[in-house]
Amino acid sequence: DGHVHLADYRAPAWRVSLAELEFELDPAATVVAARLHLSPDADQPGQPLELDGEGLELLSISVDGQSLPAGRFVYDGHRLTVHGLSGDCELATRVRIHPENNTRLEGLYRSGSLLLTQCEAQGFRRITFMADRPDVMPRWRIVLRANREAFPVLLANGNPLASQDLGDGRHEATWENPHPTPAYLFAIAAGPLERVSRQLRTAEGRDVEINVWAEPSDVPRCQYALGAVERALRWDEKRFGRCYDLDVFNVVAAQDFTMGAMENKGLNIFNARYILADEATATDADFLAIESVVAHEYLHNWSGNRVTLRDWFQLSLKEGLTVFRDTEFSADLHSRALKRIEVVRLLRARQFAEDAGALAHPVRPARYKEISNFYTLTIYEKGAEIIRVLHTLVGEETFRAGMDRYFAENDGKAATLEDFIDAHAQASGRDLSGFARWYAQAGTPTVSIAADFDEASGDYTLTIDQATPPTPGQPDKQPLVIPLRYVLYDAQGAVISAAPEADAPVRDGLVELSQARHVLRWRGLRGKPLPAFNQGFAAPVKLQFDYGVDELARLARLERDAFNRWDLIQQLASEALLGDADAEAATGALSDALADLLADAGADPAFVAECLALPDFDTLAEQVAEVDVQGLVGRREELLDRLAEDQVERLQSRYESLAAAAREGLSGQAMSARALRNACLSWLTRLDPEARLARAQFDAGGTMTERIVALRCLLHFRAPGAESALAAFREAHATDPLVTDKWIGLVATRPHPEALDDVRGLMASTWWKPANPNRVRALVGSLARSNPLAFHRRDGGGYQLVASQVAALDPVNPQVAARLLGAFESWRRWASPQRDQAREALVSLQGRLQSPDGRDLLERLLD
Ligand code: DPP
Ligand code: ZN
Repeated sequence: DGHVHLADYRAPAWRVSLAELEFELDPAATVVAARLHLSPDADQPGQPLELDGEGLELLSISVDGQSLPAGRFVYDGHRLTVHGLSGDCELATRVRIHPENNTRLEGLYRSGSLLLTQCEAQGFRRITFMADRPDVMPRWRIVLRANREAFPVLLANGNPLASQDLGDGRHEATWENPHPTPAYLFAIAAGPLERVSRQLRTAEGRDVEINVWAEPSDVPRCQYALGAVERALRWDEKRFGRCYDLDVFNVVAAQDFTMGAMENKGLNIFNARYILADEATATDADFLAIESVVAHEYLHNWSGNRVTLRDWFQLSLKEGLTVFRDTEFSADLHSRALKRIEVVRLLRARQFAEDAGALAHPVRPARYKEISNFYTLTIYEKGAEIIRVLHTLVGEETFRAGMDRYFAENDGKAATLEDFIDAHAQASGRDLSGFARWYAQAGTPTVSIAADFDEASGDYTLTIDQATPPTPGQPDKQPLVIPLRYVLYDAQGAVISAAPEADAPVRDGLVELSQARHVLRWRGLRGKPLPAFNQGFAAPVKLQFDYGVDELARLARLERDAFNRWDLIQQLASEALLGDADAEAATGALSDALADLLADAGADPAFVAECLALPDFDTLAEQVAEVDVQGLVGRREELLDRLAEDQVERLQSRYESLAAAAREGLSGQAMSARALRNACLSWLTRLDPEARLARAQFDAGGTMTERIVALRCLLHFRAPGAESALAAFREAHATDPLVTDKWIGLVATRPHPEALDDVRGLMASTWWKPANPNRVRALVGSLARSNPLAFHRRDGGGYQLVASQVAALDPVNPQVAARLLGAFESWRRWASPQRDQAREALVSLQGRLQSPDGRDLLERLLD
């Protein structure tokens, strides 16, 4: 049926112990000579050798030095089959490829003056023949030859071995990667790169050179990323006991890159947006994102590279685990509560929708058609939440013991989720078979809690039900193991410490749910308590408890857990926006809570800013059965206007009082001050049609963090002078593609249906670069994902524009095109006329998409 099935896994019939590659690099035509040292699997003798190779021009093929006669092999453009091999042998091939024509940016491609690779998941087969599967892990020796002037720097995986001038204008560099490494982690980079560099010694005593490379004019903006590499390296030594294992760690920034970044062994290649930064061109959020992506890729060196995947069904084994590790890194270095808020916002706005929509899939899918379509929020973010569930169940110390065991038992191997779970089961002495269900079942579980208080006896009962909704292909769900935290407050606001009687394990304010229903009972309480749940969002569930508005407001003051205080304010906002009878009461309570926060000089300003940021459109849409787009956006805008009016004096005073702190560079305090000032500015601009404050902040120069938010205020509230500010900004950064993406994103997200016309206008301009993934995301991605009024425009024009771009980009870069289609994942829940228009736009794509990526998504969307 066109699917690859997990159940069909078979070990490779041939192993590759060593891969020796020689590249004659040239953008127009590169010749790759490969020598693969092969051994048959003892359990599967006599099998033909099958290698992947996508669209390669085969120049020669030989075995053990003997050219192969035509009858011994078949190459059909996708797969090379060689017959009659037995025992250990060496297969040598030469192929020609064309980097310059490679717009998919998979395999070897050109970006500006650089030649680069991207091999995950299945790009290596576009470079040369290989068993392109993660459980084939040769050691590597790589020789690069190229014109010295055009390609002065030649990088590959592993350690540099030798380099020499070839006398004819060319030079050569030899690299060696001594660690068993699958082909998806292969990389080379060549071109006029320059670097920033740092020497350090690992905790094991190895001297390592860290380099961050970029095109010469970008090198000054690599310093921050270099520091981030060192911080990540030190953190992994300390928190997980993992040291770096090569003599060099190279990072390269590229302007044309489909993904965010790639953890190739010893040679990470990055989308430039996750490397390049200074205060004039990058926002505080950019700096934090750079640090966390740099850490993510570095941390893969153990969770992904040293221990890799048996097959692509295990993708979350490296991605979920590494997201967990990078979020812990950020939480340890900065504010744990703010990091948790950031992660949960993303989860609720996007992953919950994915898990409830047409593209829902388990964290470990049982089948796929196109693996590129599974680099999803579910694999990454929900995968990380599941690791967090495990961490909460066993505690930090036992978790660390389980990780040590996992790394020790699987080092140099291609592992499965079973191997991971098994290591933790051994270390904790727990049966984790119930926990493992998290990987198999799609859908966000709901935990509904009902309370009953008996005035006479003082008995308080919580009845806790869990349910996971049906998802495509999975009508029935089993209960999951959910660690639910809870706190009871008494009438004075003190925590009730008595443990309940329970039909589930309970300890320290945490109950382990594993059945469809559990009951907790406290005996003889003096009065009706007020409960709070899921502190720190320890379980990725939708929690339902029927709070009154007064109770939410009271809890928002009482809760010790900062994440939950924020969450309760979010709940008040949801109630104000979606509640029926109590919407007005919720609005009043929300306004009071925000007033207190704004007046609290002791509160972290960045935390206050998070509380001012009400649930976004996607998060709200996730909470209603049928999405009335214009109604929802309209109500949200009204609420914001009303709240801004209530708070105007406090907003002004915080804006002014934080001005000095906001000038203190990249310190946490300065970032925090800028966050709240920007939140205040956005609210204040609602009340001032002249947008004087925004204009002043824009004109004052300052950091990109300040300028970009001021510009957004001017553009999004259509202030006088917005166009001239935009023109000034555009000209000032005309040669910087990353900053250009920023203003393009602002134009594409102007909250008005007419933004669609601006997007069309930009597509007809020289700013439109459809071959550059960042530019496509800035213009079309922002429209589809972050501009509900324009994307869901009543005339269906938004859907048509996105669909036509999907069709146009499908042959250029199928992964980028398919990503845009994801914006339709919830279309069945959109109210008419949008639902019908969306269906029409999707149906219009049938038969027009050639890539497996696009066809697979379209089929699932319309299924
Ligand atoms: N493996 C890459 C990552 O770090 C894929 N983009 O997530
Ligand atoms: Zn990753």
